[in-house]
Amino acid sequence: RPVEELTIWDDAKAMLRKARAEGIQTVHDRLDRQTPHCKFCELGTTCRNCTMGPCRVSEKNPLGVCGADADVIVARNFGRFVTGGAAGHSDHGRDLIEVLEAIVEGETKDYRITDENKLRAIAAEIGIETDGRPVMDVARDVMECFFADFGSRRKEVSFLARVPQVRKDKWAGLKMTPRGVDREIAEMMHRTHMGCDNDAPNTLIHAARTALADGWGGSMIGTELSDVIFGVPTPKMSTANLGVIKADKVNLLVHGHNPVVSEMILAAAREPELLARARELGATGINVAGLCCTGNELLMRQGIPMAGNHLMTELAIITGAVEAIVVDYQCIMPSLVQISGCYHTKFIDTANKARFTGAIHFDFQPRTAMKQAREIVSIAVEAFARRDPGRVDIPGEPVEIMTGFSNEAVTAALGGSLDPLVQAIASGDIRGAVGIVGCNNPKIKQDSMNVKLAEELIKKDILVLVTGCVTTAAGKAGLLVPDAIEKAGPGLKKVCGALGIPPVLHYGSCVDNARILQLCAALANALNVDISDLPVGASSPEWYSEKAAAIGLYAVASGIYTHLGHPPNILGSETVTNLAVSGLEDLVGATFFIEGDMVKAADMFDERIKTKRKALGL
Ligand code: BF8
Ligand code: SF4
Repeated sequence: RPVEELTIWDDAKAMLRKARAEGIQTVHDRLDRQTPHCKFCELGTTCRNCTMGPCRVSEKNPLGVCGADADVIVARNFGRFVTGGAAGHSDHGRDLIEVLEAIVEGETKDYRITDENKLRAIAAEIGIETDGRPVMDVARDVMECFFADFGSRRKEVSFLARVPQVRKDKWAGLKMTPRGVDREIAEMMHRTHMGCDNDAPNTLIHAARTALADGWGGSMIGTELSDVIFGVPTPKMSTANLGVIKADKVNLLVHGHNPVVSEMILAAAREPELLARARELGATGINVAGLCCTGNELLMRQGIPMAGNHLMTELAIITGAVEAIVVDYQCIMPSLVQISGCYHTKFIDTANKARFTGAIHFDFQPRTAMKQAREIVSIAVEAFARRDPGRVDIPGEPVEIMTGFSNEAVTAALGGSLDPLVQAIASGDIRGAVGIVGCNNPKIKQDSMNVKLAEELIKKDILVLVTGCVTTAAGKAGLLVPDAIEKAGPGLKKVCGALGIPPVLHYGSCVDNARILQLCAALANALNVDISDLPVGASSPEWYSEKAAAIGLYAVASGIYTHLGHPPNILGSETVTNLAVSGLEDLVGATFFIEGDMVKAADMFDERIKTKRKALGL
């Protein structure tokens, strides 16, 4: 396919052309070679859960060897798919608890409790005594409580304290209350073993419970403890696109998800000895830039520049100016190792649970974090000497973006409470809000849908919150700066203009979708209604990952109407598909809707918001 069809961005097109000229294969080339995909797999009607199979079911052959039909097989596959995503987010969350443990036990001085107020606020919310107690005692109890949230002894995960009671009652009635993160994940693996849960709707209810354990459990713990350890994000300016890579500097890209590694890398990159060495080798400094979600984490808290989102990760290396790419886990294409090998770029992995053959490996630990980070940065600095200037081509000028919108920051900007936001929604200046989240997918022209949907919504006075890979998309499109109010409807323009904020707010990484959940719950509580009564929605136009499916499902199960740009692999079962796009409405007060046309999708949100506003008497 011509590069014009692959992406809307000039920086990407330039690097795709360079890749072709240099004979480097990218994700797009590999997709072409994999197309057409297996129809059974696309429909979700294949099963590999035992060795009586694998089985493929169809009209001609409707049952697997064990007798499972398309409904059962599709539900099981989707259940496991969502569970993969919930496991990813939640295991990330657990890593933060382990860092908190290392702090509490005095095993590390490299990490510390940066925001004691937030720690105490969280502790109070989850029922831990805070008055007059030393911070480390409170921290220890919070740590124990969150570890227990992963286990089997709880009736519900702690952060359900934030959920409106009506919603919790709904979950209880459906047996959808998330009890323990690991428990729901393990139970899904159990249910989908041959001969267990052979009732598709029942399997899907548990899929929703597992997703809720992610959103209100693993992810929320991840976000909240990241704030405690690294600080609550506050509004700040930064820049985005491949132009943030600097020809005269040592460029070190952080990629993956967890700030535990990338925060230390950034700190080490600011140390005078390493800077001095970089200068000795002819560089003017060390430039740490972000990719994907760990980039989002550092962008939110430290304002580092963003080199790109998912489909920019290969292309960033192709600039020829990247000394090292340091990864932790999730969404890291293994092809990055090969592409790094085409240049002087060092590919460094840092997690024992996410190793890449051919990478330089560090088993990154809280105890030794700073020492290891220094070694990693030093590898990047030394690689500068081996850069081939003849192969360097950095396209484009960086675009300005505003970031750092945590709920705390938004509340502070509103003068200390959410009341002004509630009033703006009541008056109709802000008609509603939609979170646009998730990924790129090489099957979709990169960021075409992410950007278009955001533009269409703000025109309709619908506030947009972005996380994950939609962040860089919105940023590159000029939507993350206060001036973007010129593209918004009159009401949104008035409110955002008065506050000096963009009509599209960057709310963090994918794990930080927990911030959006928390905001919805707070708004519902303020109005004394259920989350499903709010004029809000969620969307993942270009999603690809198991994690995005988990996010979508916890949004729907929390009562948020959720758009997907393309369907998951469930269309082989009418029962499962109907449940997803209509049946869930009766159960949880929200459904998915699938729409590939962003003008139509924005209209669907508009209709939904109208209905919800009317029901609220607005
Ligand atoms: O967790 S948006 S491509 S990087 S899955 Fe991955 Fe999707 Fe990006 Fe972050 Ni989220
Ligand atoms: Fe086939 Fe049933 Fe085994 Fe799946 S569990 S592979 S449908 S026999």
